[in-house]
Amino acid sequence: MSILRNEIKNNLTYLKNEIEHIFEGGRDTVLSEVTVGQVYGGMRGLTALVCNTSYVDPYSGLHIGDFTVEDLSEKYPEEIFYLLCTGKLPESDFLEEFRKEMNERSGVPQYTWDVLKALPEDTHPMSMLSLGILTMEQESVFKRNYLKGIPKSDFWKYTFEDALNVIAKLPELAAGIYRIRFGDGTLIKRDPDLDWAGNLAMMLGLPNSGKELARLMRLYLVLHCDHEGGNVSAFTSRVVNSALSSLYYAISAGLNGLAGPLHGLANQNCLKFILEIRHRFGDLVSEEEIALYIKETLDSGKVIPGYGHAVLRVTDPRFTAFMKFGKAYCSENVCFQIAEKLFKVVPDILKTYKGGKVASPWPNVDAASGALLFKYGLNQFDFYTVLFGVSRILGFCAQNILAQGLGQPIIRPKSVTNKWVADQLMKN
Ligand code: AMX
Repeated sequence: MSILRNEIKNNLTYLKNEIEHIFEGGRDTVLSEVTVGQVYGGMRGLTALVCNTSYVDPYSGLHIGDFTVEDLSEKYPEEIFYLLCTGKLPESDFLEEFRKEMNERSGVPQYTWDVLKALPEDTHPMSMLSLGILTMEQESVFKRNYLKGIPKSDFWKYTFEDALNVIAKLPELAAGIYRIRFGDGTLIKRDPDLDWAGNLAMMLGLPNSGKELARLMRLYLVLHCDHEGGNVSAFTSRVVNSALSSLYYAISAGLNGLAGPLHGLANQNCLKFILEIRHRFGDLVSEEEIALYIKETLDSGKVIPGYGHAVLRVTDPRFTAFMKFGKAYCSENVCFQIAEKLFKVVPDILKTYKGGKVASPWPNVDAASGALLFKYGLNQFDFYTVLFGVSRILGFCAQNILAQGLGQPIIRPKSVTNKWVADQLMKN
């Protein structure tokens, strides 16, 4: 991985120069002001973080380096990891080098399987993924070397080692969780000739696992990899790592945030929602029946899974990429067709719901992906967030490697009490 390591070093030099330049231009320049509403409202719209791996534009969606989702949807997740860390796409021989590196670093320890197999049968697979990674924390190269004493400027190199070790084990870990939780518990051996996503798809042991599932897995793992720095999981992971807790702790913590229904769990809720519609109205459900179901759902106080976003204000380009895949490979599939009908119906209803309060009535990344996975035999909804997590770990790793390399300090915003806020209002 010397090419990637050197390119990260170059990227860090570039970013450090940029920061120096920015500081020369005015360290005290005000970038964002905070209102009382924002302090009580999840800090939405408050610009208070820097993340150089990716950027989400409200109107054009995710950008990684200079690339949009449309530019990247045919790439491999391994290439996206390189891009997240370096700002550039790799040369063509990188995939082969990365495959070899992953083979050398693969192998989930037996004690991890022992812990996962000892859990109650109804443990959520996200808990298993988070815990599986936590069990391996004592293997952290960063932690071992930090205890020996290393210069701050080298922290990122050891964090990078941890990242490669975790990423190499993820396909086996995730597929093993699937087989323990939903199969007979036997683990399928990885194929050293397969790519990262292809191996994960194969090791699940699904009857439908073939080239198309591997292709979908690649797309899935590319599209979920990163979404700038302020989302619950990425921010959590960064905060934890900023205390110099190892990447294992940071990844596990980020995954715990991703497991929530307003974040990664929406993924599984979307397919559940589609299947409920199918169950109630049948395969040939009409748009009118879907509209009725949406209204009933909203009237009962629930949200429509897969719609809305904290930052995006258009249809998520990642949703568009999944729809393109669906049209190419699954246009006859009933669940995919229901996802298409939902797209025709939901935005217009959400636009006027709660007096137009829904900031984005458009679909997000989760609205179609479950229907596609279901088509290929992945019918265990609880597993979907695990796939989201496997992909998002690439982003957690890249964000933490860069932040360490830039010497970013521990994150510690100031909190205040109601009384303090009320006193400020009195003063004004
Ligand atoms: N269905 C119904 N109501 C919705 C809605 C939806 N899909 N999206 C937003 N709203 C409501 C909110 O609940 C909120 O109502 P409240 O003020 O009475 O509580 C109001 O609209 C304003 O919310 P917002 O500013 O538009 O959204 P937000 O930034 O607070 O939340 C999100 C964003 C994604 C949590 C929200 O849109 C949602 O709950 N969507 C459904 C769940 C989902 O798809 N999550 C996946 C997000 C992407 C991901 O991380 N995978």
